[in-house]
Amino acid sequence: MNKDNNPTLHFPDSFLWGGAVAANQIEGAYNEDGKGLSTQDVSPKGIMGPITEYPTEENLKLVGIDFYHRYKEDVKLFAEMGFKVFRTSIAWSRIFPNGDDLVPNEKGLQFYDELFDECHKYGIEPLVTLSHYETPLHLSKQYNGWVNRRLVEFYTRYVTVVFNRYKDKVKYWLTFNEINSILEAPFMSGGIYTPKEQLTKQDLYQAVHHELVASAAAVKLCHEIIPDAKIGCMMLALPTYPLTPNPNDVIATMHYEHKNYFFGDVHVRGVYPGYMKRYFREHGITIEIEPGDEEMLLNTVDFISFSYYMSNCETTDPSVVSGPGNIFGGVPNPHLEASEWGWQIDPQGLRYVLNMLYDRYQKPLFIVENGLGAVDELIVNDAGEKTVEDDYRIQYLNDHLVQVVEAIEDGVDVMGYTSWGCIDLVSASSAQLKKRYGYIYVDRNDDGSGTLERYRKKSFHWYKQVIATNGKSLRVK
Ligand code: BGP
Repeated sequence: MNKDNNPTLHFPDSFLWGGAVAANQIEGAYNEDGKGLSTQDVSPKGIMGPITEYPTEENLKLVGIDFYHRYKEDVKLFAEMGFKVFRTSIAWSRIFPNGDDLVPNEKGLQFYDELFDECHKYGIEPLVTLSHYETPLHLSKQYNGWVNRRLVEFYTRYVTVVFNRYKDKVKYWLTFNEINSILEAPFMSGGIYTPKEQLTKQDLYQAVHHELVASAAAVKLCHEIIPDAKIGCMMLALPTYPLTPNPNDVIATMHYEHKNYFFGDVHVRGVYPGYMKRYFREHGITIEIEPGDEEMLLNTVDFISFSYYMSNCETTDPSVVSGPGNIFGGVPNPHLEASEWGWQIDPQGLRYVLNMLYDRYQKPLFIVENGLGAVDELIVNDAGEKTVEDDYRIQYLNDHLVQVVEAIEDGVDVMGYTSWGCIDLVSASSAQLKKRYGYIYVDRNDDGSGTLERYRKKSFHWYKQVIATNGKSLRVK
């Protein structure tokens, strides 16, 4: 296959190439310049792990990769790769340390001013997640997070402040990271302090309702304050296949998919779908809907963004057990290989999910997370440079991007692609540093050792070429 001039690969000229991170996984400086504690600061073991009373040193996120102090060097490296967009999040507790404060923290606001300016210096558009797995801890402890209606008010205040402050600097916004993940990770995703085992479905779905109303309010405010911006929802995409053609498996798959589609359906159509009303009826759930909520939900998103790492399977056969990587349910697919963390690798699943979402919604789609978490070995190459020969990562990303082109050829409107963890960071699910995703290696280890120096991996040069050729350097098998 032609290396540099592949005629079969057509990404639109406007395609937004870049990388993605989240504040809590990179910034560190967890208590500097007036920042309050967030749910992440007391979660040393990751998204599903136990929480601690206070931040403890074993929590690698407290230092992260020290992006708070080194962002200039990092943005320069992103620019060297040719990024057109950089997805990061604003740490809510940097702006409102307790979450229910009336006055924002100026130093927190200044940090993001400077970060966004630095991006623009290189022509990189910031794509900003308003809430990425880090509710201010006070809102979690005092209010039980999104179970409490007042979170809508606090979030609305926060987004109003940041929309006004960054209206000339940020034109792409996302309301909640992986909003559907609240169903599996209520503390991390929804700041819900009640332990998951004790949380009732009633409270869980009431929290979901509050997030959906808040998300719609953010859409409305964004359209009013920054009319030339685009704002989207963000979902964890987990395409699910029936394990067998047994109709029971097919219906079980439909139910599983509905659980996730529910979030997209409300964001795009502005109303609760019938299958969800049935679910509520049959599970004795009565959502308290306040006057004005239904009108608010009609503020629908401009685009849909999602993360994609893997697909899974569903079955009603009780003898089939879930695999280690399937923390969000489902069972492994016997036709697929898995990463070292048990996440099954399925590039075609990305084409499939792009088509399914586009068929359903006819809205532009943005892939804002995709990548391979792997153990990397830092070596010294023949030129005497420290680097990582991460051909496995290149292969993963190449194969997924080829499927993105397939979807574009299918007629899907894809706005862009920001691969996850463009610079190594602390993992969300396991809180490890050795689960690396980056094009840039960060010298920091799970025991907290390391210089925090940055090194370009082989994939750094590969991605730079992909962006420079607008995808034509990708290899089709
Ligand atoms: C998504 C989260 C990210 C990120 C990614 C990779 O669910 O939005 O924050 O971390 O998954 O997961 P992990 O870090 O667990 O490998």
